[in-house]
Amino acid sequence: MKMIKEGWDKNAFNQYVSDMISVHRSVPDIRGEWCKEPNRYLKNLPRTSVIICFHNEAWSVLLRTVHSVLDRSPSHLLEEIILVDDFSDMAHLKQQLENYFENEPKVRIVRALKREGLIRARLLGARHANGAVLTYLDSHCECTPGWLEPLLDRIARNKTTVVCPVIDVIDDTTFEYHSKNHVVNVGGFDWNLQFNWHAVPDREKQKHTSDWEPVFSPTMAGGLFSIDKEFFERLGTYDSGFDIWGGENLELSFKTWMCGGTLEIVPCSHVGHIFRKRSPYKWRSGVNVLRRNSVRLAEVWMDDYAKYYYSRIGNDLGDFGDVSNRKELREKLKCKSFKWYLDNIYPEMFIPGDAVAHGEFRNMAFGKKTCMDSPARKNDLHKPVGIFPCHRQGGNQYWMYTKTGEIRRDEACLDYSGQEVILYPCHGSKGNQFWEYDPDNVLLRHGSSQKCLAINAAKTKLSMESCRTDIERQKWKLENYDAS
Ligand code: LR7
Ligand code: MN
Repeated sequence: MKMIKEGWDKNAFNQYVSDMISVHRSVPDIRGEWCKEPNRYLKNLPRTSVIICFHNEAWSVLLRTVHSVLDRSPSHLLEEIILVDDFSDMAHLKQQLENYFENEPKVRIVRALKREGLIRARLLGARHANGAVLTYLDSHCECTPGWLEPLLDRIARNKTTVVCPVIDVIDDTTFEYHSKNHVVNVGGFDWNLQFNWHAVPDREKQKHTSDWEPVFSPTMAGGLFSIDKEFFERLGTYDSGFDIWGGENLELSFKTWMCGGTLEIVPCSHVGHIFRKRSPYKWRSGVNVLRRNSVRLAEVWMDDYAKYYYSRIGNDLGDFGDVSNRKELREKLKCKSFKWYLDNIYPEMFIPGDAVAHGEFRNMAFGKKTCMDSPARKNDLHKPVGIFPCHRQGGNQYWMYTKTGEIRRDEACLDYSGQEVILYPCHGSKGNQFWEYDPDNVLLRHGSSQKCLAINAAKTKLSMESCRTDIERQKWKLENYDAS
């Protein structure tokens, strides 16, 4: 019992169960027949270095990652596996690790001399790599049969193609390998600069005759991908000012597209990853690392659209350091604009500037100090929207009122079907998600019920009431309102 708890505490997954499973266990072969047809892949594929960075990874999990690469990659395509130790302090990752791979010529261990964070650890790995292609994996992955050839094939055909496998889920509790039964998603992001998944859009589906063909993806999740080494260097690798975790996946995604490459998900290639509910390791104290990384990214790559991210963080950019050499890099590469990227690569993205209002939605009763408030994360969908003292920091109080009458943040829309006012995935067909703003009386009238959005008299929650122009609790000031 105690060991089970310790395993969870240290790793944020069930290490105890992992330790009982072979580090050579087999995993399902998910490939369709299309993937296995003769001559599907070029004969002369480039060799790859597989780079795996880790900070305090569990022994059995790290070894299973490495063995899954060794066991399921054709030897002639695997230049080496580079394990980059990002200054771990767990004892098993020291001499014991060196000893374990003593007789395995393909595995090399590189050690950071201080805690670098995953981005600079990856750059350290790249400097030691001899393969023509770099393949990055997290330190808790399992590669499935035939995972490598379909990735390398795309790069062999075009060196500016960056490719990601389909990422399957390794259950954090049971360690079961869940193959998604061949459902392919592509990457997107929201204006909080968080990565998210989407179904393959129709415009992309129409280009293909088989579901197994590689599909264009606006962004990558970040951890699992292959890239031609020279192309990675031409793109200026990663911003080495990025610390610990985050932002680098969007940086590489944006500049791949904006600077002449393409980014694809390759359905014939499947790799499992342990998704965790929390981060088990220490970040830096006293700095908001993720915000700092994201501001650096926005400053360099997002042009005027950076402002939409900034309003989500209350326009508090903090000290993000010097980005002048990253801006020079973009100049030198003559990359396209962020507007081009949004118009052509991610047209599904909702642009806050196209909204009628964006920012806080402030109620006029109770001293005009109360705002509509919800984290609006995936788990908050279907839950009532709250109220909270206005804080002017964006975040949970940032809303948009769209030309089509939605009140939304990212993919969540304010929805009323007779019970509570909740958030629901935006469906775009008005009905329960249609709100009409009356700028003179500052009322928000709901389409299907004709009631008005209010804060209840007890000031505990949102409520829906018969519309009246003499009740302050029904009145809302929408920030940046512009009906023109
Ligand atoms: O300081 C650190 N040093 C490290 O070497 C912190 C982390 N790491 C290592 C760590 O051991 C692991 O191997 O870096 C890797 C990623 O860290 P995780 O596994 O804690 O994070 P994650 O799986 O949530 O990370 C996702 O987002 C990150 C943003 O910076 C990276 O891009 C990760 O590679 C990425 N993981 C994936 O894309 C796998 C699929 C997840 C999804 C969606
Ligand atoms: Mn991970």
